[in-house]
Amino acid sequence: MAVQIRKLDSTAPDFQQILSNLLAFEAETDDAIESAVAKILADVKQRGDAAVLEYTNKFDRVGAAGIAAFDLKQEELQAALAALPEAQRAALRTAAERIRVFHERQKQELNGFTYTEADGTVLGQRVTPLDRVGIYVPGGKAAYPSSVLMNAIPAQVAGVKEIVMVVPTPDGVKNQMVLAAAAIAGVTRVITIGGAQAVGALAYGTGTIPPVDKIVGPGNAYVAAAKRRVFGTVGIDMIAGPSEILVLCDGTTDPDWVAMDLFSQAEHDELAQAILLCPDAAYIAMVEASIHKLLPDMPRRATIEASLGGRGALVKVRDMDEACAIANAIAAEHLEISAEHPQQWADKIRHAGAMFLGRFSSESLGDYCCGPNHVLPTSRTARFSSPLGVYDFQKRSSIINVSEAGAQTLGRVAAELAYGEGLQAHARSAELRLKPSA
Ligand code: HSO
Ligand code: ZN
Repeated sequence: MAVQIRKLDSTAPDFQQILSNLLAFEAETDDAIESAVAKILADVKQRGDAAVLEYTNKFDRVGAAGIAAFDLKQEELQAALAALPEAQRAALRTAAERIRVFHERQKQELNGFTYTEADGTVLGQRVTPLDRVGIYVPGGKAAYPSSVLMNAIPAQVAGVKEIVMVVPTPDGVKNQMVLAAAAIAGVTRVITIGGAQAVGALAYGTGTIPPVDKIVGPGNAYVAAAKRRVFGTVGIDMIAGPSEILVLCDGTTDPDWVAMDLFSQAEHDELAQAILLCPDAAYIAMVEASIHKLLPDMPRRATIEASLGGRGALVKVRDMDEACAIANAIAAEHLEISAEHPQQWADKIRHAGAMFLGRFSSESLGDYCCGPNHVLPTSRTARFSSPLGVYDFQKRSSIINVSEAGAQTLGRVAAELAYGEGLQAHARSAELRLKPSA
């Protein structure tokens, strides 16, 4: 059975409506999940280790005698790294090194500053790392070693002292490549727990698990619900939606390359979104032919079919300018500009999680080893948010050092405003520092 991928034309009267229906994605909010998660979190908060042990034994079918069994020794991580096939270990190392170099650059851009005013008052901003962060790594089919690198390395580069990773091991099966990635990325501690109970343990702390300041990393609907609930007690990163790829093509790239790039994100998830925008109808037909030709050989064919057939589209646009305008409206997680002169189109793009310029920049290279982060804003949130980065593991403090002379001028301004707000203590506090005027 051939995949049915929707073909659209931007000149059709109902195009905007169809496009916005395609883009709409509501994260599932299920009352049953919400109440189960609320109960688990409350239980973990109250009973700590005992609750985490019970839930983990039950949900992951592991039958551990105590929570210490989940707390892996560094030697076990190092052993996993040593036991990997050489080619895999080398690839992980290369990827990690490149991710580190990129994020070191990012850190240089994020220094604090100070400046001194004429009267000696010093003002500034200091950047400090978070003390301790938690990284959630899913078990099951989305247990990606590359995501361990992408989450842990920016934290390390930021200067976070303690990186606690949690990863469920259903039926006690540990993903050796995930453990090896943790060793390479410098994760401080790996605890083999998952689900809402792991999020609760990281947020509140238990006897064994230290409370963290922020929890990052993707997870299933239970994990997402738990992260939302603990937000405020700890920081969280964005709640990731299904993966998305938008390819803008001028019709000069090998259509097989474009088809496979669409597959590469479609294979993540039935709900993933892969869209092609191209001004050339004949070229679109070639990409469609490539899709039909290449699909039967894909091991994840069923997922790709569901995703391309569900939220995917091949769109004939008027020209590349219109493609850029549509791309800005879509604000895709990944945007490939597969064109002869990509820069001229890239200059017109304002909203995209990551942009891949030119036909050699396949999105898959970015997923693993170019260096920039692969944790990116999904579901149109690239309109207002950014890739995961060093800045997510830092915070800023303002520095204020007012000179005696500065207190005279600023004190009058502050007092005026404070009286206006009806706040006497504020006004008096400023005025006490004023010298009696001569
Ligand atoms: N493309 C995914 C990340 C990933 N790809 C991990 C392969 N492994 C994020 O959208
Ligand atoms: Zn991917």
